[in-house]
Amino acid sequence: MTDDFKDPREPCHRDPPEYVSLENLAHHGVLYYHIPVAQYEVELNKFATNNGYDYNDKITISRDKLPNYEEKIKNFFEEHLHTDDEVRYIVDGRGYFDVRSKDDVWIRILSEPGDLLILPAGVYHRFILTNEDYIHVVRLFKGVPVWTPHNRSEETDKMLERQEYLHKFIS
Ligand code: KMT
Ligand code: NI
Repeated sequence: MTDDFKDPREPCHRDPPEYVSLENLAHHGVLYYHIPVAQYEVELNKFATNNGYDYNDKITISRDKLPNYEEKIKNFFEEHLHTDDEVRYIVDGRGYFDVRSKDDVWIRILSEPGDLLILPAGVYHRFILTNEDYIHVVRLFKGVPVWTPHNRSEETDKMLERQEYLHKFIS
């Protein structure tokens, strides 16, 4: 995506647009699958069981549905990492997950119904809704969920999960 954007809820393509393959994303540890929304539960459960994601819940992000909307939206769009994988299945609506590439540029991932996105622990990323202002997602987690974002800083660069991420995928 371009860094030179006016409205981050727009696609924010480069000029001319550049596209990133799923293979390239996988080299960053970012996995992207598709499970058709019609009767997705069985397939998503299989994925969860096979990969050890034993917790799930659903969250709707929109001005009407999310308590503390303004603050949460602002926090989602700050560059951050988590100490665990961020796993989201999009049931309805749309959003952009931006992830930092090996070269430290933003790769924008439009996430739409049926998309299953796995961002590994330690990857820098951010999230924003589109101008539709609505997404409904399933969140998957291993164990007791911790959603804490750690905003990028010299401290987060030194975190164990960041170092492990770099070791596994980048170096
Ligand atoms: C996060 O931590 O980046 C999020 O949970 C984003 C919102 S889930 C669509
Ligand atoms: Ni996050």
